[in-house]
Amino acid sequence: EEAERTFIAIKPDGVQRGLIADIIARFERKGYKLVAVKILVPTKEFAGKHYAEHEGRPFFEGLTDFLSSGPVLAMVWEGQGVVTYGRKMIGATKPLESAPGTIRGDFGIQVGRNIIHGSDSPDSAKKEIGLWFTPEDLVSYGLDIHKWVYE
Ligand code: DAT
Ligand code: MG
Repeated sequence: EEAERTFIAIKPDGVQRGLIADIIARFERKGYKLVAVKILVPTKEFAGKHYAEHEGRPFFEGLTDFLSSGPVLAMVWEGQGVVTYGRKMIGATKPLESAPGTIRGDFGIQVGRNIIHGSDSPDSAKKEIGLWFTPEDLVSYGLDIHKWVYE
């Protein structure tokens, strides 16, 4: 059976605010495994591909301008339940509706500066991982701590 993976990206606001280490630490301490990571400034066209499902919405221009405005930290995380639980760790789309203890709840205020992206389903995860990474970018390795995380 295939390992479950999700695509997580720290948006330009999260990078500029120095939240990279905190966010990576949350996923790492949960027990998830980092299998790919890179930092890049996406083009506006690429940002539009990433957010293609929102094309035509009033916030689409602002959203794709913002995502392409500076460095983004793109990652693939692996582990049981990582798509759904990753979204729980991220919190609701609007930071003021995100629970305290979530990434958006702890660090954000406005929806257009909500720090982080996470795939919303296994299907979107596959699509987004394929858009941001090549198969060779995904590193396959064992973690000895997994016997203390999984039974
Ligand atoms: P999420 O990022 O939680 O998956 P989404 O897919 O509905 O949320 O929207 C993608 C991004 O678009 C979201 O992180 C911030 C922006 N966005 C969503 N709804 C918005 C709105 N009503 N006004 C401004 N920006 C919005
Ligand atoms: Mg979404």
